Amino acid sequence: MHAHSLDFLDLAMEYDALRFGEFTLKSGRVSPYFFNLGSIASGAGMARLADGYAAALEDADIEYDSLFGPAYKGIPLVATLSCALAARGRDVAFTYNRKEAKDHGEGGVLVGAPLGRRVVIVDDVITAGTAVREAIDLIRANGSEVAGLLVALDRQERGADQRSPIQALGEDEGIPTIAVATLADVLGYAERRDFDADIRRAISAYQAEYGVAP
Ligand code: OMP
Repeated sequence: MHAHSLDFLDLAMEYDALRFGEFTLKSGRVSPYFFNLGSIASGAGMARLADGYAAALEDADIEYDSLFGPAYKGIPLVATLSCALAARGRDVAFTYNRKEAKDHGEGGVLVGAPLGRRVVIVDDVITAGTAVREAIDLIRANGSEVAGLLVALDRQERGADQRSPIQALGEDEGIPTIAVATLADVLGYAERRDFDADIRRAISAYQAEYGVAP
């Protein structure tokens, strides 16, 4: 496991962002675990989270010109990630969107810097890929290219077909995905931190039912 994945999972546990129980996902699946990144809502926590994203993005070594954070959860993520990247020596412009277009003032749905030519989408969690699809369409409709997708957690679940939405994005559209941590990391972490055996079994059973082959 990458050091940034381990740090991120420690952070998630500290802020109660990683929870165990029964959660109905957007996809309708009932999951024994849930990540709520919104629980990491303090300056110190956010700085650590943003640094995890920055480390994962640097490690991935992809070419990009700017960042995009889809409303709402992507907005603080993209803003703090750009601060973390600046602290690491790279000043990157960022853009986010409104959910509703404004017809006065600055107008439009995009806010912040103009989109660069090659844009990295920054989001919280990817499951079936519905949320990300909208962001891809928005970026392309504005004449830019999607250089990659950066998320905190890739749940590594099957999407519309036997592949995960991330595998489909890579294979069908050449869009690479970078995750600070994956479901495989969550399982490795549960073992390393000696989690309750019932929790580990429940997550493994969920993975067997909905997960993709690694
Ligand atoms: P998809 O649009 O199916 O990829 O689901 C991703 C979205 O689901 C995220 O942006 C979250 O709003 C939400 N989600 C979580 O935040 N954490 C999870 O562990 C799982 C989900 C989810 O509903 O799948």
